[in-house]
Amino acid sequence: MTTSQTSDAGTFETVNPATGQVIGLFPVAGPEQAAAAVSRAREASRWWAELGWRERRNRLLDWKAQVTRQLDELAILVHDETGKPADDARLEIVLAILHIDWAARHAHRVLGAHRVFSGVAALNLSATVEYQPLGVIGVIGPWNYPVLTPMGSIAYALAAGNAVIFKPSEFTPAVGEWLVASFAQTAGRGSPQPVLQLLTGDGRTGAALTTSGVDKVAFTGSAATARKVMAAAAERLTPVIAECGGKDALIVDADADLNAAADAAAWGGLSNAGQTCIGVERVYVADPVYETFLAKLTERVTALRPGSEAGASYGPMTMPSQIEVIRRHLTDAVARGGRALPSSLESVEDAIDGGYVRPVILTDVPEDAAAVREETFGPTITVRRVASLEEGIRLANASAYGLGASIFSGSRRRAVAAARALRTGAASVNSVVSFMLVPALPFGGVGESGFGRIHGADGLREFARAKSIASQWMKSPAPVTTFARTDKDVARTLGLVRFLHGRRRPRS
Ligand code: TXE
Repeated sequence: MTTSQTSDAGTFETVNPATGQVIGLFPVAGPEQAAAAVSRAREASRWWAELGWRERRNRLLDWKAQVTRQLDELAILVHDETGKPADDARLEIVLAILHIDWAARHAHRVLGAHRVFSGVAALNLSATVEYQPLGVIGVIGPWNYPVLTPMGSIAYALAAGNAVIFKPSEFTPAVGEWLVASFAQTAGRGSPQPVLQLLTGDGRTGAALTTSGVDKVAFTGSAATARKVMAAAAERLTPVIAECGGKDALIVDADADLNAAADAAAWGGLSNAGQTCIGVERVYVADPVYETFLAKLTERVTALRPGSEAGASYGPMTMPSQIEVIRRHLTDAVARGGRALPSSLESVEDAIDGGYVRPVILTDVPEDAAAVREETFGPTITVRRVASLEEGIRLANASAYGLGASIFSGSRRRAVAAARALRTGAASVNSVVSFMLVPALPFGGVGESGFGRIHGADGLREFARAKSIASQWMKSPAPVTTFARTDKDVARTLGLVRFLHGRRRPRS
């Protein structure tokens, strides 16, 4: 069974990964379609930018209201295309709604013109900075959170005044189509200007969009594909944001609330079948509480049931090829002395059931095994005993990835210090993935997890260019940027600089 197939006719089908039912047929757009979309978007971006902050805000809020009213309809589509439980789809959409709202309401404050102090040596100048839209943004989306993840770029790029061309994953084009149609109906208000366009297809379409003349590419997917996107974008010096995968760690301190930590590890690691870039993949537990924590986690994990029926804990693997990655990681871990829990699992194959993977906890796995080093993106987690919180931090940081992390500790001060010491873009303290619940917090990675930030004020600035304006409101008392300057003008300027900057600071 495949969930996405390309036909000779330049079209592809999406298929429900739980039932095998065909959901829709979509065109595979190539370079010509990508170029045509960019040329339409150019004009639309000018129209959209000229609407101004207030009008764009109102239109985006109208879109948000429509998505909220039709949340159930969209959730069913997400459920059908990804296989995730409908309530998980609903919660994903709720987060996307919060982002449209935040971006719409804060764009003017963050990006609008504001004065900055011009400095004592330039008091004759009034200085302002403002953030102007880049123009046309290409958003290349993934399938695991087909609403939330691309919305982290789409809503912020639109709020900043750009037009957007959205290439959803080939596994979730119907969700992409729904979002684009709903934007046109509400924010577009019947205007023929295609401010948000859809471009469907697979990697070839993503590649065509990357080199089509867009002003920035916002990519979410694997680090391997991010490298291809960057290489292709380099041809036109097109800037790129790369939101790639992760290998997030959860660290349990000796005085942590073990019930809360076990809940968080189970949910963070196994919800959405582990197909979450900020999913928990590694757990490091302080020695004194290791056995108790492991028992609590095993109890919770044993109760989980993958399936497509209502009440299932999580659904099938959305992308069938992921099962091979999971099989390889499990087989390698067990071959290298790892133990798989729950103990009812007699072999790796017991964990794999058609398109579903049962939850697996791996213990005693060496740190250089694939299950610890590479992104598994499945419902499996490794658990390892560590001597202290500090050792947990050291092992967590010994990863090429650096997206998110969680720390559970009885001391919030210790936990926050640990959060700072982790080489990741974000961290949750005594909670898991909680930084995702705050739209004002920027989101993005380090190393193989990518670069650039979506969400929050940084996310708005990613889709804008800073424009600096210095405006002279009175003549300089000592003009130096003129051939008419006198020795006295230069001396006066140097005197001021020596007075302001040349004195020794008293030792404090
Ligand atoms: O990713 P790809 P896939 C990780 C996860 C998963 C692995 C592969 O580990 O197992 O990546 O997933 C488009 N130029 N994540 O195959 O290939 C493609 O059409 C431009 C983590 O889905 O990176 C899709 O829209 N675009 C991640 C998007 O890139 C190209 C979410 C992602 O596809 C392209 C998803 C090209 N040459 C997977 N080739 C996360 N950060 O959450 C493909 N694409």
